[in-house]
Amino acid sequence: MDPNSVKSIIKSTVYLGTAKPDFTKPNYGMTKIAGDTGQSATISGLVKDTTYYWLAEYTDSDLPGQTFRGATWQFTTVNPCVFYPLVGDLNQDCAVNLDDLMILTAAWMAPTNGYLLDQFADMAAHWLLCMDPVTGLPGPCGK
Ligand SMILES: [Ca+2]
Repeated sequence: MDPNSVKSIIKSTVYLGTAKPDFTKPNYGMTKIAGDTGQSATISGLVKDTTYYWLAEYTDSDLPGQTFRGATWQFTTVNPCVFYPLVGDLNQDCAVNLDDLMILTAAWMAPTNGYLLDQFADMAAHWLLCMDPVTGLPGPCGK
């Protein structure tokens, strides 16, 4: 509803994409994720470590045939494995496995940035744990 006119109806459409909008393309080259008169949109399937661009366009029943476009906004999803890594997940891929053990053994007791027995014990205690990239919770790998 338009706060300036109780009779007019404002409708909005929200577009989302991983590239900046291309104003020469239909839907700006983006995906239409919400439309009509709702005041929120739920987005699923976002990919970690990815920048998304979004914009909204509006129509006003008092101004038929006209579309108004808002500014382009952006946000970047985080990689939970980097921000909240599992203990022992040395390559930050959300799993404590052989790849991490290879990294640890390659730098075993190195004078700088080397790994010692306590890091090996931490890794062993978290062996084959994986982080769910959506919930950020650890659990057995493969589930
Ligand atoms: Ca890992």
